[in-house]
Parts: sequence; structure tokens; C-alpha cells
Amino acid sequence: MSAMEALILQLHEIGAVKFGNFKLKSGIFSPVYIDLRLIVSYPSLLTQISQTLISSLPPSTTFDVICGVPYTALPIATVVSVSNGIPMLMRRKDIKDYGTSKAIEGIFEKDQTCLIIEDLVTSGASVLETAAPLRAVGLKVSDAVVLIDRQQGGRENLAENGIKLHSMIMLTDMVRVLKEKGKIEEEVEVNLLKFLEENRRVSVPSVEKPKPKPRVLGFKERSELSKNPTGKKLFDIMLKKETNLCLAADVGTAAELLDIADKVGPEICLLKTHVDILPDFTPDFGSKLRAIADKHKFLIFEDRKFADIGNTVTMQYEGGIFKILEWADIVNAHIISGPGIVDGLKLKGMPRGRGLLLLAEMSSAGNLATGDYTAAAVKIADAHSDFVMGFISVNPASWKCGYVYPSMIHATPGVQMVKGGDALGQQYNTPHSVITERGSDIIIVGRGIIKAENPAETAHEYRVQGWNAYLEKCSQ
Ligand code: 5BU
Repeated sequence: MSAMEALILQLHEIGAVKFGNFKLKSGIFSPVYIDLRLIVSYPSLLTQISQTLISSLPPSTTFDVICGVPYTALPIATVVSVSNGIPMLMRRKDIKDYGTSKAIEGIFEKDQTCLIIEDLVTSGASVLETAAPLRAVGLKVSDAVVLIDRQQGGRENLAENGIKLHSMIMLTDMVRVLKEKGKIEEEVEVNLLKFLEENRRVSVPSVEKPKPKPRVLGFKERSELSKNPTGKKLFDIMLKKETNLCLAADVGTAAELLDIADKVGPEICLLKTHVDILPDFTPDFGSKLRAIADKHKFLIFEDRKFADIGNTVTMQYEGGIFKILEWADIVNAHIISGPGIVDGLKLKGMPRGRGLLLLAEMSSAGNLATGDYTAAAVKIADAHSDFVMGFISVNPASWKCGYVYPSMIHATPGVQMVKGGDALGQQYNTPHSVITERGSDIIIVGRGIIKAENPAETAHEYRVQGWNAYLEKCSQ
């Protein structure tokens, strides 16, 4: 008896393969049900599967690391790793909101090749779900090995996605062996072949293929769509520095602000100021901050929240003691006074290549920037897309316009590691939820960083969480 036949008989004996009439996840009835979760209770079988799996690969298959599809294939991958001395990676099914919030755990280098290990393949969707985050972190995925192939479209679907499927046991072989060894009646075999024939031809692969979602564009493509030079620049900085973190530098003095800007500079794409809170502001503040921004390659955003009529804001933007236009790449404005405010700011800002963010939503409890107000902000932005580079937003994924404004940048305040709020109405969401579920691009973090014991280290943590969430979103 061959090793494969012995394996098939053992799987049947432990009840991992059952024949009858089973309703599958997809709603169709199947004459066979395979449950490989049981194998963890049979260590020698688990070892045998793992060894046969790896030795069944053609010698031309090369790889540096392996990754099991969670959860059933995890123990198989672990045994393969331990007994062959091949380093393993793990893919998280749910990414934590705390810690490093990684989708892929383990050590690897960019451009290494990862072999995916799976217990059972039907349509191949689970293998693809694991391949996406592996590819998103720079690993190459070209092969997957599976214990049992249900022969229902998985091989073809994976091939379309650049993955060659190596199957140890085909379902038809399994049924043939069991019939030959007298474990099942001929009728069962006939039934199963009929089922496979019908389901291979008709429903699968399209039934089990995930519905195509609108593709999430990356910052590179979005930079090309942006019509505002500062918007383009910000997309490019985010990509180059791999950070979508904005520091809200609400510290007590200008001296402290310049100090924290220099320390946190390498971690951020943007630094947000409230220049009117600085008691030691001097006219050279702008040029000093600019020098630090140029050194660390981040942009400056003065959170001025202009709200007056067009004529007044031109003077507020350019004049006074702060001369915001001189040093701030980006400012923001309420739309309460109507589109004239954008015309006013644009008059001064456009010739300097500056950008404007419109307040489409706010983070504080009970604020009135919702529904029609948010929609009006989007409409105004659309009409001035050469100057308006994006929005202050809290939940852009919920906007009725959906994802039709990839050229715009969505920056979200009210971000801390833990959901919650302060005593004055501020409401916090986590970096992961802001970027993925809420559909934003930039996390704006103030007290979460400036009140930390080591702001630079904490900023790094926020940066990793924000960026990983962006990568996760792009890989979906
Ligand atoms: P915090 O310390 O992370 O709560 O600081 C948030 C910063 O973002 C702070 O400078 C606010 O003025 C700013 N902010 C905000 O919190 N909510 C908003 O809707 C807008 C700005 Br607009």
C-alpha cells in the first residue's frame, strides 16, 4: 500500500472524511464532508501529513518561509517548520488595535518567497486571503500546497492570481481508494463523481469567488489624480516615508513646538499647529519650523479653521502677526459662510501652490457637521479641486459619495490607541478603525503623543499602526 493510500485510510478511520448529505457553507448539498481540524488529536498522523506534504512538492519549488492558512493549517505548517527547519510566518485573521498591529507575524525580508500551506481547498478563496497580506508586506507568493483538493475551481482561481496549487490528495483519488479498500459502496462513489461534475461545471468557481469590490487605490495612483500641488506632495511624502501620521503639536510654547517637531519629524508626514496658542510666538517662528519641516520632509498644517466671508479670510490668511500664508503648506476652513471662503483663500493660496482642507466633519460630540453639511463640503471641494486638496473627516466611508474622490486626502482628528474621549467632548477612535473601517487616509494625533513619556517612540507606534492599516486596506 502506498503512503498516500495509508493516509487516506487513516483520515477515513478518524472520521475526518464523512459521506452522507451535508449542507455546505455555500448552501449546496454535498455527499462528502471533510473536517481536518481533528488531526491535532493524532500527532503521528499530523507528522506524517506534514512530511508527505513537503516531500510531494516538485523539486523546482523553492521558498524561504512558509505560512499556514489560519486556522486548520496552522498546526500542519508548524510541524513542517519544526521538522524541516524552515522559518514560519503567521497571518493574523483579526488585526489588533493595540501593540504593533501587524497582519503578518514573524521575521522576513522583502522579496523573500513564501509557500502557503492549506489543509483543504475548494475555491481557493482562503489561500488568496492569506496571499494578499503576505504580498502587501513585500513577500513573493507563487506556490501553495494543500492536503486535499476538492477539485471545485481552486486550482484555476489560484492560477489566475499567480499561485500554482500543489495538491497531495485529489478528492476523486480519495474516493477511488476508499472504494477499492471496501470502505464505501460503489453508489457513494458514483454519487460523488456526479456531484463533482455538476459543481465543477456550474457553480464553482464563480459562486465562491468573493464579489468584486471597488478597488482601493494606493497613494501613488491617487497622487497622480490630485489636482493640487500640495495634495500631490503630501501623497508622495506619505509613500516615500511610509507614514500617514500627522502630529497635532498642541504644546505650551513655540520653543517646545520646535523641539518636538525635530524629535518626531522622522515619523510624520504632516505637523499640525495652532499658532495662536503659542505665548512666545515671534516672526521667525515660521522660518524655523519650515527649516525643520524641510530637514525631515514633512508638511505644515495650520489648523486655523477659517470661517468668515471671502474678503476677510484673505486678510486673516496673509496678514496679522502670524502671516500664516508665509509658512503653512496647508490650512483648513469651515464652509458655514458658503463657497466664497474658498474663493478668498484660493486668491492668496493658489499662487503659492498651497492646499486647503475643508471641514466636512468634526470629531467632537454633538457637532453639527453631519449629513447635508458634509455633502455640501464635498460639493464645494469638487468645484475647487485645484485648491481644495481634501477634508477633515471622521467617517468618510459613510459618506453617500463613497469612494469617488480618491484625489482628495481625508485627515482625521480624534485618534488614540484606545477608543474613548476627554472631559470636553473630544471623541477618540483607534488608528486601525480610522484608516480601515472609517476610510480615512491620515491619522491626526495630539495628546496621545505629546503627553506620552517618550513622544518620539510613541509617534513611531502610531506611525506603524496607521501605515499597516493603510497596507491592509490596499490589500483588500
Ligand atoms: P488630541 O489631543 O489628539 O485630542 O488633539 C486633536 C487635535 O485635532 C487638536 O489640535 C484639535 O484642535 C484638532 N481637531 C479636533 O480634535 N477635532 C476636529 O474636528 C478638528 C480638529 Br477640525
